[in-house]
Amino acid sequence: PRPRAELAPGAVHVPDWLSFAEQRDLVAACRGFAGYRHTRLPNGGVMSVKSVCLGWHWYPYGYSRTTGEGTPVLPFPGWLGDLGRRALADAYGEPADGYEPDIALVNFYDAAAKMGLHQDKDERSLAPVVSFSLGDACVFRFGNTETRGRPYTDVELRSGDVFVFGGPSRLAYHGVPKTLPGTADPALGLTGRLNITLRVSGL
Ligand code: MD3
Ligand code: FE
Repeated sequence: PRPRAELAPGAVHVPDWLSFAEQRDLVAACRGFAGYRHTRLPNGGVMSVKSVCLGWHWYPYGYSRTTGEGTPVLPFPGWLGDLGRRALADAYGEPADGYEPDIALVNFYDAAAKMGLHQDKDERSLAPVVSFSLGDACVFRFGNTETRGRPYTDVELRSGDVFVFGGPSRLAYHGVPKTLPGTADPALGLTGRLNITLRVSGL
């Protein structure tokens, strides 16, 4: 079994936190969200993941109340906040009653998608980020707060894993160098990988 691990202060990996039924229900919920898109970057690049954001619309580098395409921003569901509080409490071993995420960023990775090393600095709050992984496993790269380069640690994230990034780890560089296609449980009915991050906008 893979043990709970604190990679750095505030960065806690809880393997297999979601039950299979919870994973299946989350996959179904994510399937129902309309508006997945490849985000266009200011430098002209396009992200290989497809994303949809609930509660607020994420764009590089900020959050808005509108998508810019006339499509509504989907509401942040109360049940997702509850799940995030439970995950945070289990990861940190203390109550998370005051944790009120208002953003869920859902990323879909096909077999070729990846995410370069970056910091998440678009939120005005430095409250923890809670991440749920579903479907194919991936190599997750967790770096340092100083530079985009080494030192970093590679961790495999699998379906059902929770990862919390708070405290000094909230501004650490991180990314997904690759997914591991074909590793998802076929019973999940998901080809590819989904990641949900819960965040506090501070807006
Ligand atoms: C560490 N997503 O959407 S989740 C992102 O798997 C993002 O889709 C990756 O990085 C994914 O911005 C990684 C894990 C994660 C999320 C937020 C973090 C790690 C983090 C914020 C600070 C430090
Ligand atoms: Fe990120």
